Amino acid sequence: MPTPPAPAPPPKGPRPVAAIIPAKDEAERIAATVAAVRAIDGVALVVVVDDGSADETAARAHDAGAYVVRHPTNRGKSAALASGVDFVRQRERRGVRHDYLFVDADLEESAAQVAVLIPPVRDGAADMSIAILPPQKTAGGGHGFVVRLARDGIRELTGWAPTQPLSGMRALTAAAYDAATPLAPGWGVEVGLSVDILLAGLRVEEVPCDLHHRVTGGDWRGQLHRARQYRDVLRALRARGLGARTIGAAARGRRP
Ligand SMILES: Nc1nc2c(ncn2[C@@H]2O[C@H](COP(=O)(O)OP(=O)(O)O)[C@@H](O)[C@H]2O)c(=O)[nH]1
Ligand SMILES: [Mg+2]
Repeated sequence: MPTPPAPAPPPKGPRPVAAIIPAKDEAERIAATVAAVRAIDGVALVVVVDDGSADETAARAHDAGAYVVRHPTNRGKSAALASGVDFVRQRERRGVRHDYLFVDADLEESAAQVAVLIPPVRDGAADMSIAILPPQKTAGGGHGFVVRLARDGIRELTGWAPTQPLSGMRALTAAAYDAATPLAPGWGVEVGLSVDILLAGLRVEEVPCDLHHRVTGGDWRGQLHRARQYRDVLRALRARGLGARTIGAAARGRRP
């Protein structure tokens, strides 16, 4: 009997990194963000998930060298990240697994700085690294409320109090991603990732990162964004078992 061919050996060297950029109506910023991320050492591919944009986001992302996955209608940030990961996995050949780098679309040139998130995960010091941003040039409108709820909720569930619980820039292994699936819906995705990955016994690390993004303001759009964020963060925390006591205390601005 002929011997079957030996399976291909796993590739040598560090795992390749797949960058995934969720984007909604980011035509003005996406090309600069894609270019900055493509230039990062270790990034093998960049996937932009265009979540029902009404502008030229998809075309600009494609022209800048990204793979583009399109949602015909808006499905939210969490679904966009999941679509990006699915796309990467479909392209993986046997033996190759990517690490993921989640990057917001509105960082432009400063997105190059997310490079610092890769080494901790690549070298095994952490299963997920999260960027901590410096104070932004324009102050945000009423962000503190949602941040406090997210931080207190994560601390209550895991014992760890993140500095910036809603930061979207993260590097993580495929195993860490799997520990957090199905992802918490909508804007709850970051909180869900942190809680699920920690409760799976994996390690999470915050890394200072010199990033600059468009800060959501205090106008009605900003208020709407905050309200949706609050709703989704609350859902993610409740779905993971957070009790009414912590939720009430966070809403009043106090520690439980
Ligand atoms: N998939 C998806 N991404 C979105 C949506 N709205 C905003 N984003 C992206 O999510 C990231 C963070 O959004 P942003 O408005 O900057 O929120 P902020 O940083 O919390 O103020 C950016 O990359 C946006 O393009 C949406 O409805 N769906
Ligand atoms: Mg932003």
